[in-house]
Amino acid sequence: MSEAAVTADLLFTNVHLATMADGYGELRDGALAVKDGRIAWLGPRARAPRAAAEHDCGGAWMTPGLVDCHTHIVHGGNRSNEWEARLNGASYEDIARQGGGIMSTVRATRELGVEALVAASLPRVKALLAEGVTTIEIKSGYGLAWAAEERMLRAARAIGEQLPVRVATTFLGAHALPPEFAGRADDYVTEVCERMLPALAQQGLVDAVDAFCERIGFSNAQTERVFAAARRLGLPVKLHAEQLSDQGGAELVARYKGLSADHLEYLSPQGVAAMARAGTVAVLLPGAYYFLRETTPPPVALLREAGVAMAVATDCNPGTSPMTSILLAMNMACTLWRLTPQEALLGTTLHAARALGLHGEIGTLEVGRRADLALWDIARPADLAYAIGFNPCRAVVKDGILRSVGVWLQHT
Ligand code: DI6
Ligand code: FE
Repeated sequence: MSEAAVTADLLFTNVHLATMADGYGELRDGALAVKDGRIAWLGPRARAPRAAAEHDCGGAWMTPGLVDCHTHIVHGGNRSNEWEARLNGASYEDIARQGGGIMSTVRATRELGVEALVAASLPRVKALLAEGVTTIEIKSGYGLAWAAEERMLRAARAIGEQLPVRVATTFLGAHALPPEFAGRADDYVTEVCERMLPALAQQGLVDAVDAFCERIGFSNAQTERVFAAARRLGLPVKLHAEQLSDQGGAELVARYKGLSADHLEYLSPQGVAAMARAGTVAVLLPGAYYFLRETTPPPVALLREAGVAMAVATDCNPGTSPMTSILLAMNMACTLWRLTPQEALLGTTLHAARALGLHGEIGTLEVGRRADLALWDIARPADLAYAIGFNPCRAVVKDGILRSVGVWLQHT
């Protein structure tokens, strides 16, 4: 398209672009034009096309809207009481015996209808959006029964309708064994594969399928049954893999050409190689590592060497990562695991989009991509991972519509 032929809806000027299409893809003193909710043009200001309206960014930086590609943000209750009890000396086993842990969140979530789930989750989602997030993945997995899983996924979709955020849903029915199936894990997996997943997918509630492959979760063989069911329905898969031990989950999800393997603290060299061959993204979750005071880091150097794309996400959940800051997740990935600031930002833009199968749509500033953008008062892109507990986000643009962060947070 020649530049003269474009008459854009909105032109951003006086802005430095980090396109994230090739490293940071820095373009200083640039401009970016939006038409029909998509990026229509970007380049040097002097060659900008005509537009119906213009927005002077005052020398701010613009990145793609950030993508939090792994969250359990829809849930009832929280577990600060258990956390406090643990810090006062109670053991994890004590708490589990008293019905605590993940099952306390399952009980709290099962009690809530769709509207109440949305209301409980909105403050957490808004905290992310205030930091320039325009896409969130939301998992089910605290219902563990058909109707409760459906309510979680409907709440996730409703959040995408009520706030300026793109929501990708993931069915995580195989997250934990519900009490109704105690001692019958294989029967629960049958319920997940033959009843829950097909019905929820048929309602359009499932964009991807996940499982918790772990000694305290589901076995490799049970996980494979879930993947086979997803494949029959044409749904992409991802996996909580190698978080607490090496179960060969990364190799399994790679065999199913999975979008991502997530956590990965105990990932083996074979797992790295399998992910590299399959193009499966490594989703790194430093919040859970920090909160659990883990000491085995994921093999970042091996992943880098093998050319595995690394994403970074919050894992926002009440048990192991009560975290609603994507910028802090980026800082932790750098500080705890030695990602570079550029890798951290690629991890919440391009590679996070890949982990959701959305990289043709979002995650970079390129002509034709959705105009999901974030504007930052920073000196250079590394500032986004550098600061701790500081939010330099000035505004976000979702589908071409500009929103000042302070203003819309007060009014939604
Ligand atoms: N891994 C985790 O860290 C969370 N789920 C998972 O599969 C824990 C979820 C919780 O404790 O509520
Ligand atoms: Fe998780």
